[in-house]
Amino acid sequence: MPRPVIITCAPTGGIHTPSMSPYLPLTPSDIAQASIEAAEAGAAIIHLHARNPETGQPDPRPELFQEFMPRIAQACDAVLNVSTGGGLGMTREERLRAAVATSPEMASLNVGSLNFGIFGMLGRRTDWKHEWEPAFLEMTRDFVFKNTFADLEYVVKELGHGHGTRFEFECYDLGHLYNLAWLIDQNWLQPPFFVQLVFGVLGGMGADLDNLLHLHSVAQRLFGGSYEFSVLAAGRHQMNFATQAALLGGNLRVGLEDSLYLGPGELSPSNAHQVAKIRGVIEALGYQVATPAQARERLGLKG
Ligand code: KMH
Ligand code: ZN
Repeated sequence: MPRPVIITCAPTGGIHTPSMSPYLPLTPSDIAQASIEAAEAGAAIIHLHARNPETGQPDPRPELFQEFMPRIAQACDAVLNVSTGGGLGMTREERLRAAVATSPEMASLNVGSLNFGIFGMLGRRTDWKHEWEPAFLEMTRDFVFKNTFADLEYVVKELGHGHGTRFEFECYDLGHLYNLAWLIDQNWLQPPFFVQLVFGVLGGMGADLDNLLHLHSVAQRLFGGSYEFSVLAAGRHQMNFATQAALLGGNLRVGLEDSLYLGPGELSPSNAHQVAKIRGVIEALGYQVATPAQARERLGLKG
């Protein structure tokens, strides 16, 4: 019997801009509402960023997280996962501020550096075309998403050791799995490890099925029975890669952080629409969706 599928929803992120979709949650109130609806639709984990309520820009201020996190926690029991990826150009300290202030059960940890270009959405298909802001395109042309070994150690020690927070290890490339194995070899991390395989970000792995199959087998070799994997694919690859993850016995992530769309040419009216869609696919395939309690137990969260 396959394990129930853990759905993570990432409601807003720090990459898409308000000009790209009217449905992107921006204010603490929007983010709380979107998260609660996503949890009601079946998401067990909510991956959180904050935005400046006036401008919609990614914003590291802990007080914004402290506004929406208690509201979500009061309305549902989803696991709250605070991003340490932040937004383009934030310092290491800024990226950690919210997680240090809120001491969450889970936080993201990006396990290596990469060029972080526009998402895979600007691929060859025109029916999924995105209107990226020229200033953003220009900025990403010369941007490195920096996650050095010193950065990784800093996050693991501050949050993992300091707060008992466990991680969504975001891996954008094959080498990032080996970086995670290195962190484990330092005795800085305890199992189980929640490995989020990220596809379709320009600068990282393309969303091709053979990449997923290879990473899956490498992760199996490196982490054996001590890990669970999840898959997110940016843009138009989101739903098909999420489905592939479930077919391989893994977990998945959806949400407007990763794709603004529900289907070709159709903006998703909410995060919950994406969760409901993938939940329908999973259940049609005969799988079950994990509850937050099941996710907590399987991922060894502090609760
Ligand atoms: N936007 C995702 C591709 C983070 O928040 O730590 C990567 C992400 C990074 O989720
Ligand atoms: Zn994120």
